[in-house]
Amino acid sequence: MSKKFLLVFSLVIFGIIIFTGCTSIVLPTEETNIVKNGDFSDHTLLPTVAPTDTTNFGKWFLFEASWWGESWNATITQNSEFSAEVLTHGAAPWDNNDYWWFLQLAQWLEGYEEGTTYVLTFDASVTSPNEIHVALWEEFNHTSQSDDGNVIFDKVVSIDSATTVELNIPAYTLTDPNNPVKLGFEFGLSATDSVIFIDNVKLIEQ
Ligand SMILES: [Ca+2]
Repeated sequence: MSKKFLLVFSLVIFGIIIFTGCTSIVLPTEETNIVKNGDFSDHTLLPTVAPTDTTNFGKWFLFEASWWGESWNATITQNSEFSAEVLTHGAAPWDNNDYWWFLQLAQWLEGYEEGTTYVLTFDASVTSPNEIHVALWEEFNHTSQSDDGNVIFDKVVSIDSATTVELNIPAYTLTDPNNPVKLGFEFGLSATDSVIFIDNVKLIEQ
C-alpha cells in the first residue's frame, strides 16, 4: 500500500467519525403533540366526556345542546377529517340567545402544562365562508359535570378557503394544577348550510 493511499484512507475514516459524531449532536428533537388523534385516523367520536372521566381523556367527544334546539351533523369522514354542518340554532332559556359552546368537538387534554406557551395549528376548509370558535378551558369543579371554570384562551376564527390556522396560546397558571383542561372547537354560532372540515390538530409547546 502506498503512503498516499494510506493517507487518503485515514482521512476518509477520520471524516466518517467526525460526521457521525456531528449528526448525533444536531439531530432535532421531536415535537410532542398533546392533542391525541389530531389526524382523526381513529374515527371514534365519544358522547360528552365528563371532566371526572379521566379514562376518556385524550379522546375526541361531541357536546350538543340539543335540549335548547341546537342540532348539527358531526362526523369523521372516510378521508379521516372531522366535518361539521350546523342544522339549527338554539336558544338558551335564560336569555333566548345562542352560544358558541352549544356545539363542541372537544378533548380533555393529557399533558397540558401550566406556565407553558403553546402553538395550536390545524387544517380547516369550508364549503362556504364560515366561522368557528376555538377555546381552551380550565375546569374547576372536576368532581361533577358542572361547567364551572376559566377561559384560558378563546378566539373566533374566520375560514374562507382551505387554510392552516396557527394560534399562539399564551402561558397560563391553573387555579389548581390538578384541574383538567379542555380544547374545544365550537360551532354554536357557525352559519348553517356550510360544511366545515378540520384536520391535523396539533398543540405543541413553543
Ligand atoms: Ca386526517
